[in-house]
Amino acid sequence: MVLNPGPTNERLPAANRDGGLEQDWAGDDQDWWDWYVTLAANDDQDVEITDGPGLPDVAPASDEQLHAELEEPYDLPPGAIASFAQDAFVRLPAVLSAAVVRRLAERLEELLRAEHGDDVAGRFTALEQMWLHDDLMRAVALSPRIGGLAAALLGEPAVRLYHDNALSKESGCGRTPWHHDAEHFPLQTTQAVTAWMPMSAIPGRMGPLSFARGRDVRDEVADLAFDKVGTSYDEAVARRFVERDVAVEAAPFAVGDVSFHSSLCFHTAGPNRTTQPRRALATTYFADGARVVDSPTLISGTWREFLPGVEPGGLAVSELNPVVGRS
Ligand SMILES: O=C(O)CCC(=O)C(=O)O
Ligand SMILES: [Fe+2]
Repeated sequence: MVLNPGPTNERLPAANRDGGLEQDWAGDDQDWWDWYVTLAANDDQDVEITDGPGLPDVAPASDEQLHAELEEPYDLPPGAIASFAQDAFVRLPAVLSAAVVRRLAERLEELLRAEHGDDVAGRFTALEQMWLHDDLMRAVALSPRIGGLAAALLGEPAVRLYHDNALSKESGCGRTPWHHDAEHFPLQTTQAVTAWMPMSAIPGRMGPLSFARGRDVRDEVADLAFDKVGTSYDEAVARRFVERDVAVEAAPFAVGDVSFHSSLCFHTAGPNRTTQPRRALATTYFADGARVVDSPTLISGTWREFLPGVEPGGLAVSELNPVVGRS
């Protein structure tokens, strides 16, 4: 991928302003997200903010219910593996019960508030590696149900955890730029998948994750230059998809729906034009046996935190990458 030269982006750490993409990210994970959302084009026409759907209107699950549900295998509907293989993403209903979503959403609210406080309007606030210090988040990241789905969809005998994430698109925050995650994960394999688990219903105005359909879509945009300071790459990808009739699915999520997108899947998310933060837990798994690329880039963000002790070219295994799912 080539790099567009351009003006300074004040969200880029000073150490990353010069040079190309092949350098380590110099900030933390939150700095990365604060920079990354500046690369999305936004049309400022519709600024009306409406109420969000609220959290699921049920009692939160108990510890026992939550653990039992996340341990139990999920029966994939017929055709799900084939449609994931073809489309590079799949949306599955009722992977989580409303009670489990409620419990996780309440815990996530506490964790986000503790880290980022209340003054977050308009931002994209993130947390990662929650599983290392929170028991409920550990049950999600190490869930045999979610990891098992990841292994089954990828057709891998075993998958390892790359990292967990909380993705909170706060009220008024704009779009997430078009991208595919193979760029973000410094792995030599594209056998990697992210489970995106909304923490409420997500109507269209709240910025549901949206997917370009097809595992070969990246060939359509492979010639476009990444822009580390402005929105030109995001705009060029959007334009290309229109020109080439690439179908984009931007449906709302119901409570308990979970999507799985491959690292080959191009995806974006709309702005959050509701009063409620648009929150999801996103956990990424990759095929056991994968290696780290020889030259990670700044788009790989804080990858060394997720693969401690692993060097470029090395086997992607550390104490933070347990095998979670088997199929
Ligand atoms: O939550 C978002 O808006 C983006 C998430 C994303 O890109 C991902 O989970 O791979
Ligand atoms: Fe992504």
